[in-house]
Amino acid sequence: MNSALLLTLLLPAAVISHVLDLPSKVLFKVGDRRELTCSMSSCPEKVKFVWTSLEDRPIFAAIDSQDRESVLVFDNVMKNHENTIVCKATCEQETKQATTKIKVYSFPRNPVISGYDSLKLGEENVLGCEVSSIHPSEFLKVQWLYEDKVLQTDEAEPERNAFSVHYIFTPSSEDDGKAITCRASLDVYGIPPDEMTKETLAHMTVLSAPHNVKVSGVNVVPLGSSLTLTCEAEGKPKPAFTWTALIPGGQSVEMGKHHDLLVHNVSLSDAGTYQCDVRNDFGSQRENVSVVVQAPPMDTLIVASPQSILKEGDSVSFSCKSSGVPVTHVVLSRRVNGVKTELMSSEGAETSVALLSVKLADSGMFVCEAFNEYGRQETTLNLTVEAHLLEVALQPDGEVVLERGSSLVLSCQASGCPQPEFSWKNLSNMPILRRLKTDGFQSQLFFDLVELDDEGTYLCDVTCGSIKKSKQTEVKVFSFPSPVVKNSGPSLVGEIMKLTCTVQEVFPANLFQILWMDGEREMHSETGSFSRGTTNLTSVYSYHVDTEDQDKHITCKVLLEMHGVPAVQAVKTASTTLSIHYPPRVTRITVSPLTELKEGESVSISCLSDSFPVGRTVLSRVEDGIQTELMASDGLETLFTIPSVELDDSGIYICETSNMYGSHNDSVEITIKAPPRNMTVEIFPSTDVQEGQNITICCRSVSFPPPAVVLSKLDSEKNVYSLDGVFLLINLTANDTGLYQVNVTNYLGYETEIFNINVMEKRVNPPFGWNYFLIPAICLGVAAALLGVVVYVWSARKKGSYDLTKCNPSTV
Ligand SMILES: *[C@@H]1O[C@H](CO)[C@@H](O)[C@H](O)[C@H]1NC(C)=O
Ligand SMILES: *[C@@H]1O[C@H](CO)[C@@H](O)[C@H](O)[C@H]1NC(C)=O
Ligand SMILES: *[C@@H]1O[C@H](CO)[C@@H](O)[C@H](O)[C@H]1NC(C)=O
Ligand SMILES: *[C@@H]1O[C@H](CO)[C@@H](O)[C@H](O)[C@H]1NC(C)=O
Ligand SMILES: *[C@@H]1O[C@H](CO)[C@@H](O)[C@H](O)[C@H]1NC(C)=O
Ligand SMILES: *[C@@H]1O[C@H](CO)[C@@H](O)[C@H](O)[C@H]1NC(C)=O
Ligand SMILES: *[C@@H]1O[C@H](CO)[C@@H](O)[C@H](O)[C@H]1NC(C)=O
Ligand SMILES: *[C@@H]1O[C@H](CO)[C@@H](O)[C@H](O)[C@H]1NC(C)=O
Ligand SMILES: *[C@@H]1O[C@H](CO)[C@@H](O)[C@H](O)[C@H]1NC(C)=O
Ligand SMILES: CC(=O)N[C@H]1CO[C@H](CO)[C@@H](O)[C@@H]1O
Ligand SMILES: CC(=O)N[C@H]1CO[C@H](CO)[C@@H](O)[C@@H]1O
Repeated sequence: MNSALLLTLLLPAAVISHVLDLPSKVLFKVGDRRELTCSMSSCPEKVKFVWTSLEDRPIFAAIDSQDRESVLVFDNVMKNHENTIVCKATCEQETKQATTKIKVYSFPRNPVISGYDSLKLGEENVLGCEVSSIHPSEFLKVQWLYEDKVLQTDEAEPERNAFSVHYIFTPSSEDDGKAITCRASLDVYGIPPDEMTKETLAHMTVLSAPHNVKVSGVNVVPLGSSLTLTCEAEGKPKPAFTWTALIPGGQSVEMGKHHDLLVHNVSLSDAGTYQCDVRNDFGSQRENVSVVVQAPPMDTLIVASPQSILKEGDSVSFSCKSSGVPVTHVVLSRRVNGVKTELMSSEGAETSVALLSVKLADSGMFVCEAFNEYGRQETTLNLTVEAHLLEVALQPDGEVVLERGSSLVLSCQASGCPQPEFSWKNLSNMPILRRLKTDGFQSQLFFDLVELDDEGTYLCDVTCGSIKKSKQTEVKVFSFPSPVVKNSGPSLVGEIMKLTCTVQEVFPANLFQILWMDGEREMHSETGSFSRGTTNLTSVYSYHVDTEDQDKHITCKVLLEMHGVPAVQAVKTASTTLSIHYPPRVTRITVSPLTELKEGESVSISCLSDSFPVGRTVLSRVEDGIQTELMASDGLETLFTIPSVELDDSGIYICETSNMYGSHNDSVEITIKAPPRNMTVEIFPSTDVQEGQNITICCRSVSFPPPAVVLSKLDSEKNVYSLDGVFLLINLTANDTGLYQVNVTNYLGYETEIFNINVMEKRVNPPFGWNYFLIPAICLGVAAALLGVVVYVWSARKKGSYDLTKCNPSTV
């Protein structure tokens, strides 16, 4: 209203005609209540007012017309009130019009800044500034200012109700708390200057992880004083502090939650690394500080490895070490009667020294001293070197008795000493020169074949450091080969036999005894006599031989009565068997199964004899005064077997046994029997004869006893017997023609043969009849004539066959 009024006043006054008052331009602020007055004060009457809009839009205002003025009332200015309005006034038919241009602006609020209160340090952050409800926006300019310095200017585009601008900002830690301003200017003509610019100031908050962590304070403190450490750090939000003591090995102990760390009465255990941990929501940082507690050396230690109590010859190493407090140097020394001898020293906290093969004299006190600028500390250790508990064992122990030629090993064993030294001596303390084998804790002395010279005392000396021990064994040797008994040879009953028992090379001879034993009975004894070396022991015993002494065992028992000789080795025996000689006696011949046998059977002839020495036995057969040797043997028994006897095995069998002292015989007769066999029948001169002629029939067969021969004519019942098998048929007739049978028989059997005789008739002389022929007397007579011959043949050759010539008809 004021501005309207002012504008009205500025208008030039009309002179004659009525003047219509209306500001040509007005500027309204959105939301205000404004009035626009159109007046024609000069008009005497009631003026008629008409309001119209030049723009295609309604006026959106209430009209309040009075007599000489009309008021447009804009109750609540809005953007759509922007218009060009015409006010027409009619007064006394005169119409006048005026035009006014209504402009509207809106700029009600200060800009709003966003994103300022959580800026991230060192990162690109977006700050926002929003201006709202602005009109007309094309006149809006937005600026960012940082401490009066313009950073960025933005101009808005038209037709925008709100405008927001962004500013990209990378803050540093100094920017924290600083002001940033967003200034908006609406440069509309006619706007009151105090409404033209609006600005907002914001204090930036820059957030950061802890950084610039610093620990201050004195970190080298004397024992018992106080330790103060301060931890400082930057960071937003304000970081929290934690103090931690780092214990070697990974553990940690929390010491406090303030940025100051205070430790009273510092002890050695307080030395070490402390850590200040600083953290907020954005991260954490840590800082270590090493705290040194100044103190004279402490925890100085001397250690003997493996131990401080040792045996002679052991090795030991000493280590001298001071821990807990820094030391400048350590000294390891040996103290004897208060006098120190330095062994080893070192610039540092540790030194060591090794003693190889300690002696008894190395026993004593060892000192470890540690030094630093605050003082020294010493620790002592007593080294004890002990002698070894040497024990010596010798096997066999004390005394050993063994046979010459056997082997012996003297084994010397040392215990309780790691490296014993062995030596072998005799009683004169002279070294033994023999095969030795020494192996760690054992030394062996070898006697491969013990001789008499090896007798003596052997000492095994063992040295172990300062200790020396010895053991001894006395070796005694005996020689006791097996005895040998000899006798003077076989004796005839009643003679004296000389028995000799010899044990060669015995030792020691005086401890030997020879006993002559007949079974359990002691017959004679003898003892050896002393000799330096080996002796041949001999004992001769004369024995009167009697018959019952044959095969008697006489024993030579040799005893060694030496202490230490094993019982089984102390007695040896040898025996001899007495042999009594005699000529053969009780020679017996036996025949099995019988002395009378059938041909083909088997027979055993055995000769038994008794003689000494055993003689030779001869078995022979005597036949016709001729002796045939069948078998000879040197045993007590002679056996002769004929598996299948024949007729000519008959005869007298004699067994004769003979040795150097004589001979003896026995005999038996053996007879072989056989049934007739191999019969032959011979007919002289022929089986075909003339009447009146004679026929001689010779029958031969093999058999024993001699057979009876029977001739029979088969068609008659007459039989003729013959002992010699010869039949003489005389003055034959035709009636004698026919079949004849010869039957040769002994009690073991018979054999027959049949033959034909043909007698041819003479016309003149009628033939003789069979009855003439069968004259046994004649036949016997003839047979008797022949008998001598036959008997002779039989007695000479028991086979029972006849010489063919005997039956020759010319001789008959
Ligand atoms: C300091 O500590 C030591 C050992 O922890 C203790 O013996 C001594 O009494 C303490 N001194 C004080 C003043 O507390
Ligand atoms: C601090 O000391 C601890 C333990 O010795 C180690 O692990 C760590 O890395 C150290 N930290 C710093 C920052 O030196
Ligand atoms: C070492 O031996 C001595 C005497 O020989 C003795 O006085 C001292 O106490 C011993 N020391 C140790 C640590 O045993
Ligand atoms: C010891 O041995 C030496 C040499 O071998 C010898 O001469 C001495 O007789 C021996 N002593 C004894 C007691 O056997
Ligand atoms: C003992 O007999 C053997 C054999 O006959 C002989 O070689 C040796 O010399 C004899 N020994 C003695 C000591 O007579
Ligand atoms: C058999 O011994 C006696 C005396 O006993 C003797 O006469 C005969 O000749 C001996 N016979 C033979 C075949 O030696
Ligand atoms: C007896 O006859 C048999 C055959 O029958 C023959 O082997 C044997 O030699 C004959 N003996 C004599 C002594 O003729
Ligand atoms: C032969 O003679 C024997 C004894 O007299 C008799 O047993 C046997 O039967 C005779 N043989 C024949 C074939 O006649
Ligand atoms: C043989 O027989 C004839 C007639 O039968 C007779 O005359 C003669 O004397 C006989 N001869 C003898 C030796 O018997
Ligand atoms: C022909 C022939 O020699 N006859 C004789 C047969 O045997 C008898 C008796 O020995 C004789 O006297 C015959 O002379
Ligand atoms: C010579 C002789 O003795 N002849 C006799 C043969 O046999 C017949 C009959 O048996 C007799 O009659 C003959 O006399």
